[in-house]
Amino acid sequence: MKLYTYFRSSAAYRVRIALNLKGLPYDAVPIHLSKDGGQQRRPDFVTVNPQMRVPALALYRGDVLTQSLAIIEYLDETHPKPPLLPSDPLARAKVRAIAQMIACDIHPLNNLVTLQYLKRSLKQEQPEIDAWYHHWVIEGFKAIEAMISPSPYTCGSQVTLSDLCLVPQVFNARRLKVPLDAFPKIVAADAACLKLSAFDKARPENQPDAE
Ligand SMILES: N[C@@H](CCC(=O)N[C@@H](CS)C(=O)NCC(=O)O)C(=O)O
Repeated sequence: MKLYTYFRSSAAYRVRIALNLKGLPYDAVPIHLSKDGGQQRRPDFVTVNPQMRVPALALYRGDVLTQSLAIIEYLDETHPKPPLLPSDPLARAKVRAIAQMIACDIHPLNNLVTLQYLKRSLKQEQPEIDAWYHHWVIEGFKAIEAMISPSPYTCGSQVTLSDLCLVPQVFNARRLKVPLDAFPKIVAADAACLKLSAFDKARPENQPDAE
């Protein structure tokens, strides 16, 4: 399999963790999101993913999957061990809720393309853009903090999809200097996950394209 990835992309980071947890080897194809005006806009990548985003996962037979949550659920269904979603429907809905709070509600508001639109099209200055970023992470994290009881992972004693979304979002928050003191449960779940080699190997700084 080939994973189109960028070391700092939190959506690609989620998929890297899933591939590592499942023990699935892959070739990383780095797509630099800012170099050359953004390599995601190169015609050869647009044919891979018309949405011009990473991650994209090219499967053995040539099919290409996009959207990190869809990719992770595909990997979970085709390689069920270890499971990334609980078998109980109620527990599964709770895991998906945390994952979607991050992937659907927080991340799109602080994605590179969104921040670039604020800067280039809406002519916002960097302090306003930083305030926007902090605001949406803090709002999202407040709700997640209230909803989780790490033991030690976000939704219990097994790593689940919600952890795969949380750890990259915490990495992003730290990189953009969002204070995390008000979120001890989030910080604890992140620390528990990062002790696992599958998470450690997926860290941005451990990628071949890390800068
Ligand atoms: N919802 C998508 C988000 C994918 C996404 O937006 N990826 C970002 C990097 S984290 C990207 O490629 N951005 C391209 C850009 O900003 O131009 C997913 O979960 O895969």
